[in-house]
Amino acid sequence: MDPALILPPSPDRRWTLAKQIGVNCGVARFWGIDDWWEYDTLLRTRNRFEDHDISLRVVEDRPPMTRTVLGKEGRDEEIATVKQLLRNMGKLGIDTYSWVWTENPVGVVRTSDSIPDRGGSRKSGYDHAWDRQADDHPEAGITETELWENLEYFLNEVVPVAERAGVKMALHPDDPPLSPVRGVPRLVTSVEKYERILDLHPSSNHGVTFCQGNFAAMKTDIPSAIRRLGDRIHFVHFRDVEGTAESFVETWHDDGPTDMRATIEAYRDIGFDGPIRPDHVPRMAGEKDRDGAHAGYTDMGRLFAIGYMKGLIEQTA
Ligand SMILES: [Mn+2]
Repeated sequence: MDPALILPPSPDRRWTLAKQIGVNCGVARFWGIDDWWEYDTLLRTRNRFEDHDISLRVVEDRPPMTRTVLGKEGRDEEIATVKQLLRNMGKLGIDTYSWVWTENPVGVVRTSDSIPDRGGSRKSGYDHAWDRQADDHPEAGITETELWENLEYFLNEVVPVAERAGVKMALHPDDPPLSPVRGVPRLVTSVEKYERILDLHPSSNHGVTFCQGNFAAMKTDIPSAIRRLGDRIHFVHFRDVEGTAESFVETWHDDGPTDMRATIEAYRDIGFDGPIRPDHVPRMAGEKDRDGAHAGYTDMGRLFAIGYMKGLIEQTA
């Protein structure tokens, strides 16, 4: 397992902190950069990481795919961009593509970003009762059947390209794993749904981003879910939540209901050797969220999470 951090595409304090705590694996998100899937942009980003002794292994961002998800006119142009991204990643040796399906167009939903926890730290959470009274999304009319058809169409187009490029696609759950959200059905919400999605196009290049917090919210037994999905897991988000998909808080890594050591043991059992990164963390003293819509990416909690993860990885070796 390769401890990793999500990092911006250009160096800042976060790159330095990563190196200082011994993290050499980068996960890129391209905040504010247009057409980042093009060869030249990806190439310079990959080499910038390399020049700072960080290997860029994961792209965790997605070109626009709203028409693809909704099955609308123009989806083939969107899909062509995803294929271009996969081919470019293959040429540059960036081996893992973490993506979402029905989570868009609605996006990650949290209803609180400052729930008090120990020592005045602040964590995020979700309560479906609040979200239920929000207005429906403009695309609320789409049915689950249509979404399944559109997903199958997309996979049949892109998975062969990922195979030829040697890139592992890793589908992230819909967060929270509930359906519908704002009137839009969501597909990636349980282990059973994952199995159905993986069976739509059986290929080792079509796998899973195992975001533990979502599986905790699904109320599934996490070590057995890891063993069930097995070698189709290509990337891990290490986090925990307390509660259910309808109502949860995102806990400290050492303070949630999941036996985190047992999850690391399960990754070892399946032979998982890929990148594992901490996901959402509580906000600590003196920290401000970078962006209210993405609570959970502050620095200090991530340092704590990496230390905790590294301890477990060492202990279970
Ligand atoms: Mn995640």
